[in-house]
Amino acid sequence: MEKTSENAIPPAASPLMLFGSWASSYTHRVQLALRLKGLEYDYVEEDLGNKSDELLRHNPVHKKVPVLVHGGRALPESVIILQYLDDAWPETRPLLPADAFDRALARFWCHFADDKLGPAVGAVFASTGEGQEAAVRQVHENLALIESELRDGAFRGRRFFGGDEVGLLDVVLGCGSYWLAVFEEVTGVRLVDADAFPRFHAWLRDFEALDEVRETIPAVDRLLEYARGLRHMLLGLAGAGAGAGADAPSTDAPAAPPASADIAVDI
Ligand SMILES: N[C@@H](CCC(=O)N[C@@H](CS)C(=O)NCC(=O)O)C(=O)O
Repeated sequence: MEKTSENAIPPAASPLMLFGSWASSYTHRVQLALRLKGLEYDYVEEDLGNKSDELLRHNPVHKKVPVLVHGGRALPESVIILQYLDDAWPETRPLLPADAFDRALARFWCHFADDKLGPAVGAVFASTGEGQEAAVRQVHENLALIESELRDGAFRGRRFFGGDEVGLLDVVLGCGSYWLAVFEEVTGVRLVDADAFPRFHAWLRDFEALDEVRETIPAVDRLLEYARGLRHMLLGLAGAGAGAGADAPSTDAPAAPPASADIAVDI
């Protein structure tokens, strides 16, 4: 996050570089946005178990991917990166609507995806038994809120949250929602019932069918293999009384044994 000499906005033509991780849905958000906007970039795959000095230098605060480097200046945090891409390339496939209130609303629901829905889905994945049942209820409560917005709220009658085309919220919500089916397969728990959440279900089907999305999301077999290994590890950690972020099993371990549903899964 170092400054350049003048700290000027890099000209849009400056090279773009993305530090990411192949299974990271946060990375996929940025890759999808870059693809939608037709922007070329160099990609650096990070080993999250052995992060590069460059990544740590670019993101000393969170030490996470994705990080976008534009004209030598680094920007972490996927949603902030997406908004930056939209600010720097406003003409090509805008991700945010023009109306100020609609822009704020899209940002609100992005926070909801990251602060409420995502952690609830992660908790289902990282737990069993009663902890998992409670987490499933949370997922369903959160999906019901989105379903209601699609049915008769802010996004009523829309194919995508962005309207006829995908926007910021589609990218944020969508590049996490493909994990729902993977998690369902690995845990055996049904999360997205088409009867209970018909609009969300239809939205996800349409989102996943887009060429740009299909080109961005890794093959389902690969995701399944990764998710099976991750769940095995997380349940082992929970059983052993240690909790951690999925990518850094040892660093965040609390002193007391957590309920397994408390383990954060950042994927
Ligand atoms: N809020 C961040 C989350 C990024 C995140 O959790 N990245 C994970 C990979 S999906 C990571 O880098 N984990 C490494 C770590 O936790 O040490 C964003 O939206 O970019």
